[in-house]
Amino acid sequence: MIEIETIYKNVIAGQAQEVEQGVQGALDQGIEADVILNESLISAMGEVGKRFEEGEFFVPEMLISARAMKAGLAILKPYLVDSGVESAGIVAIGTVQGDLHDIGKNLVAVMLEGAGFEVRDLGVDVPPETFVDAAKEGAQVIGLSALLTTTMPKMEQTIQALREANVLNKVSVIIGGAPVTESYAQQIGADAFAPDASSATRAVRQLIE
Ligand code: B1M
Repeated sequence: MIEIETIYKNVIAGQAQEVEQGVQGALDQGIEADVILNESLISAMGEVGKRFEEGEFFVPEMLISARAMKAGLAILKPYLVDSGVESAGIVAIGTVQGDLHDIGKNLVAVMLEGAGFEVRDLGVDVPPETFVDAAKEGAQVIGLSALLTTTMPKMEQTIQALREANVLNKVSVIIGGAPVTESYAQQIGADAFAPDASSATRAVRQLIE
């Protein structure tokens, strides 16, 4: 019997192989993918962040936990298909310049793909001009992710670069990431904000419609 609690503990301990086995076992037992995602993988990363803040964990521990989380996410990926109405559209998504956090961005990309969008993943540490190029190359929505308060201003700079390149009339911009808020999105002129991957999918669908 696989326990959600065991997967949670193995993510914190950075045991990637055990996390893979645990996630597969939980799926085999019929536990819903979103329960596994939220109650073991995502909540474990929250605990990792808390331990980092408290000085109990350092960057290497965060890294091995992130690797374990990604191993679990890879098993879950095919199950994270949104059951909503399919809506085609092209979304370019990336983590803004200076920021290397990609787990949340990857999760948003997985959910968007599952919902029928073509996702162009620009990776991490993405400069504004790369987002501009993606807009010129046909993306209908640009997704910006930031996990650091110090890299949030890059979101505003990216929107400014899109404005200067005269492409804001043909793309919409959605932003997200742990420190980002709805009011920040309004302040910098983003079209939408989403606090998590499933609301990002709904918001992108609305932007394209
Ligand atoms: Co970093 N880190 N980190 N880190 N890290 C945080 C973000 C931090 C909050 C930890 C803490 O202090 N509690 C803190 C930021 C503090 C701040 O800015 N206020 C921090 C710090 C300080 C740092 C470094 C500066 C540490 C150092 O070197 N001294 C450094 C910066 C490196 C850099 O980016 N230049 C650093 C490095 C790292 C690692 C590389 C070790 C690793 C990242 C590995 C990787 O991503 N490949 C790491 C990790 C793992 C974390 C924590 C522990 C976990 C992040 C995560 O993956 N969460 C994090 C603490 C935390 O967030 N509690 C922390 C799980 C993920 C599913 O959630 O990314 O929030 P999240 O995504 C969610 C939503 O936010 C939303 O949907 C997702 C799914 O629901 N969302 C979107 C995200 N993007 C979206 C885009 C959208 C819509 C929704 O539209 C486009």
